[in-house]
Amino acid sequence: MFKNKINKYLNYQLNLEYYSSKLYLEMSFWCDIKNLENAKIFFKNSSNDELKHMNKLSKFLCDIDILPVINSNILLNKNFNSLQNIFKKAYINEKKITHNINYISDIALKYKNYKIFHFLSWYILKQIEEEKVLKTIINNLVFYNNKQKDILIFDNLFLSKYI
Ligand code: OFO
Repeated sequence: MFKNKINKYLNYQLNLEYYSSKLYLEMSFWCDIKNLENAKIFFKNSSNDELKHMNKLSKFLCDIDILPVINSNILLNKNFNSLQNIFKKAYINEKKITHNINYISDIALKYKNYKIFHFLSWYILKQIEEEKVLKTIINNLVFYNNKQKDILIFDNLFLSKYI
């Protein structure tokens, strides 16, 4: 019972990290086309980070004899229409990841599996950091309207601090 449930949600987490990596890579392409140099780098770095999270998790799964299963048919929501829009989408995505990590942590604690809980604590702290950065960016973006000139200023002056 515990093994089936934990396998399912750890694998789901693995695929959320994989999905995030692809999503942020596509966001960086969108920023590239819009000439938002710092936003492009921000999302490219985020994409690489998510891949690292996925690899860290897959290594752990192998170490505890759970076979990682990657879902290669992941559909992305490519409906990007503004910088505000993609940062909000990234934030919503991170909230979803946090929710799943908390859920798995609950299961691990319920069954007294401290090995898994200890491993997940790294992800719990990482999520705090990432949500904070995205929330700060979104909160500052409200002072800029959607005109290309203003968004370029935001990209140059504000986002450069986060890459
Ligand atoms: Fe890996 O999802 Fe955020 O960090």
